Amino acid sequence: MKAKLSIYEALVHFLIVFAPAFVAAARCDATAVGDLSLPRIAANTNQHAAGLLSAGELTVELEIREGAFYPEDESGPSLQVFAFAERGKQLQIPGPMIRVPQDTRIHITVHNLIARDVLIHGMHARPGKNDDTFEVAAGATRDVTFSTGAPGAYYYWASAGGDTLGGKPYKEDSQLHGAFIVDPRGTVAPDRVFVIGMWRDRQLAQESFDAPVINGKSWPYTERLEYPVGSEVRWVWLNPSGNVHPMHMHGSYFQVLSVGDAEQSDPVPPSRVRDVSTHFMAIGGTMTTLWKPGRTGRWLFHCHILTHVSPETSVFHQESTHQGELTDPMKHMAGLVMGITIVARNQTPGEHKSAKAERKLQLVIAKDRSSPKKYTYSVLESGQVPQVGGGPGPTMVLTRNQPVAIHITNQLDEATSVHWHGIELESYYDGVPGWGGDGPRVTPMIAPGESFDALFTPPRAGTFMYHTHMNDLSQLSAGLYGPLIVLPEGTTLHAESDKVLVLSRNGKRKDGELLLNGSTTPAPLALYAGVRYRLRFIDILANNSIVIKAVQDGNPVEWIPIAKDGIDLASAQSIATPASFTIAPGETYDFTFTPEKSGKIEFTYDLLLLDEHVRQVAKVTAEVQRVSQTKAPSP
Ligand SMILES: [Cu+2]
Repeated sequence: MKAKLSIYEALVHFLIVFAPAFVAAARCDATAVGDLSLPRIAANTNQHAAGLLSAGELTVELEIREGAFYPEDESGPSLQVFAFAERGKQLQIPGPMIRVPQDTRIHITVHNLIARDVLIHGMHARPGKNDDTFEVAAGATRDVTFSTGAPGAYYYWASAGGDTLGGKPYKEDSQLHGAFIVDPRGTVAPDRVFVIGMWRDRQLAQESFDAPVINGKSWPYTERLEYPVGSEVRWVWLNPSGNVHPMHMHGSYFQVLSVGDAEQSDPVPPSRVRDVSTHFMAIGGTMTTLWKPGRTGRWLFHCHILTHVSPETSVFHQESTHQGELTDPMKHMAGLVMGITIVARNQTPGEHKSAKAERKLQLVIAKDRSSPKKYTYSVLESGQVPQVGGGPGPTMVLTRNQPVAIHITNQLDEATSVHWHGIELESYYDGVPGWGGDGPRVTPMIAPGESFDALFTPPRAGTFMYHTHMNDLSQLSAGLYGPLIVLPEGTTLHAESDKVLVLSRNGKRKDGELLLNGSTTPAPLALYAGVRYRLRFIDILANNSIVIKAVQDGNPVEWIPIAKDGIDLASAQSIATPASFTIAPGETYDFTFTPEKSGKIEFTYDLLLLDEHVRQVAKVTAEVQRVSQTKAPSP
């Protein structure tokens, strides 16, 4: 660990150019590798289209130069990278946005002013091909002319020979990308464009320290957005990075209207549009979203991969981040986080109509007696005694439309908070300390020894989760997460036919195992042929997505998807499908599954991109009597 730190420190000295205001000693170190007169790169909010549009033709002149990238404060630390600029103007991250109406003829000139050859992707008609590229040699100028092709959300990008991950540069040439938006004919609804960038210091995700940015900035320096309640909020998200990003909305659902990548943009057919609270963006992926915020308050939209939102894995803060800094409510997160304020249309703060709680629960947060580095949740009705053990928190079962008051007590030595992931509730109770709330009322941290009452009324039945939303990388991986099931009124959870399957990791990054319901070797399931089961999958791993399959006699079984992120799918989307899908951190998926025949079904849980696996065997018994006796769960 010591050796790693010193190597790391050396690397930081090598790569980070401190702002001129820093002390002379730091300047000396920095000047050893970089030129302090490097031009400052501006964060680009993608609100202005580059170039000159005239008579159906866009002319853009771009330059590639080297500069200093400031993902945090403008007087904070910087990284030496290559970036795009419009000719003669300030460098920008992301690069200048090319945005034109469909059928525009585009003429782009690229001046390469760095000492490396650059390979340009995506400057051509859409749909296009990833290998349709052109090179601009060091010092050279090239130009291309093309028509837009199909409308959609795309991006252009370039590499300058730096190291790559998932085919995308991740270091000095990681920020060579920009939005390329082709608007359809006719009236275009106003939208905003966000580009996710990822600078990292090494390839291996489990070891890397990163600078994840949205439009060139990392939380809390990302742009603050504000919309009136009931707005139709349209966003374009572009991910030119070599990482996946499951993007999670707090407190409400959004829709994904199109998906694609740099080269294509595919509208989702209306019959297949779903409401989601988390959407998995693949490496290089894009999405356009529609969100109709129904509640005032301050909300977050963020990546659910903890190394993309944690100060400890930020290249500027690292693992050595002091506890003191982590209790700053605006600094317990970093990276890919957007803060959105939803305001009342009449400018008065939203009303707090907290219904009288019909049900009272206690949530006790404590150190695990068997391992003080592990934390644990206990959920108690009145009069119960906490059981303190490892693994996921107990399944919290609530009832739809029943107001609940959850009295949270923090017995840890550090502050914490609890987020009710997927639940539509008031922002103040959403569990984001220092940010959540409405008007002057701000969600507090729950300090050691203190408590907080979370009040809400879950409006829909489904599969959700609860977890810490403070110092996530250490607290969540220490065990502060659990399944949250909301049932229809008048029903109870039948454990024999309703299976809650929680995927998590017993550690922060590479220091723990993949767990299913808290175990690396989960006990076999006993199922009965002909019985309808409800399977509720929850991914709350710190960082990883998982491919889930269920196979019998060499073939995937069929099941019926019925819900995603706790909201029921439209009946047209609930159709039998082979049992194979990818689940990302922050997502929940529900299926109904009726084993057809006796035998062995193998459930496999394989980590995406990494060689880690959990298996669970289900023994299916044909038991006719049992079938008639078992009450099937309602979907
Ligand atoms: Cu991410």
